[in-house]
Amino acid sequence: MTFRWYGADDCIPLAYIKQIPNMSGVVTAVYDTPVGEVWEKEKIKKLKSMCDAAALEMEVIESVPVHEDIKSGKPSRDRYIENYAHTILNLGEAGVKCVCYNFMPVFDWLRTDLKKRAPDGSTGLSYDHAELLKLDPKNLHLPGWDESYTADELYGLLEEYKSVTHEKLFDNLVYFLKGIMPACDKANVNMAIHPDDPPWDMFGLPRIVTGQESYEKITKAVPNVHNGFTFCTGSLGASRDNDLVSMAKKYAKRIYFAHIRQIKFDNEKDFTETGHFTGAGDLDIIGIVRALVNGGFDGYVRPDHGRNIWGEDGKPGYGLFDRALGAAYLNGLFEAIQKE
Ligand code: DNO
Repeated sequence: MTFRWYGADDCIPLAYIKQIPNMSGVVTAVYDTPVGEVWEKEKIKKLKSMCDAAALEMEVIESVPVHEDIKSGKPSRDRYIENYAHTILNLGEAGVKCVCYNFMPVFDWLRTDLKKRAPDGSTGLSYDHAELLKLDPKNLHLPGWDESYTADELYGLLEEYKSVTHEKLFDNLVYFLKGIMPACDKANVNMAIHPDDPPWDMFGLPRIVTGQESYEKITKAVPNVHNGFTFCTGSLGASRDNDLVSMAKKYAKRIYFAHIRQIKFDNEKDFTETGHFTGAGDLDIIGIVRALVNGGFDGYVRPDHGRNIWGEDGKPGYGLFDRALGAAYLNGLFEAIQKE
């Protein structure tokens, strides 16, 4: 059981995280190295020593961001892939076992409201497709993204991606994975690709990690055991086409990292994030955990986005209280199902 922690600038102290029952480690990252450059050993060491001092493991990194030139397949990608491999070696040396990353062009996760108020007074993230279409992609930034581009850069990127089809993007992912697998073999680090959130194309940009079919394609193209998944229930679950219980069962052993959270559909496509409890939303959280356990899942778990509750005004999705409740709930599910 792990907890996402945004490094020294996170207002949640490691000591609080440690107090959550059964919490074995944090999921974190080096945040002050530009995307595409090598994470220096010294910086990784410093981060790890903070975790060590709090008696928390640092075995999962989320994320090592992938440079846009790799995603769009520019000639400069080889240099960035080499850097990425170098970072993997440095991380492996520091005891990291799993690297979470995504392959979404330009934008990471998208929501239209970061503080939607529920009748009980809590606030959570929500997605409204009609509202999203009104947003200007050239002027968009959400908290927690690894990249933040200026309007000009965004414009340039959106232009560049006009020629990148789904097939091209997929080939570029395969090229990237093949390029870094030798480093993963050497360092014994598992790559865990995060699904696109939400799992459909955005602003004309292709998205390719959207469900079961993508999982099949990705494992088939790069069967190396170090090529695996971050199973994010809230991201995959936003598409009604995805049967999460069956995916969890089928890929349990390839899922190296599970992000578990609940969503409630507001209509066919729009959704609001709720507390983790199965009954609080539309995803079969207990069924998913059961499928993971019975399928032989042996990876890291973290409670994903929480609401802001009890007067907390935390980073949207990443406050302390509701994620701690989520961890406690997930602990209960795992413990009960493992003992069954
Ligand atoms: C959002 C997160 C994502 C995730 C990246 C992984 O809360 O799940 O930002 O960290 O997509 O690279």
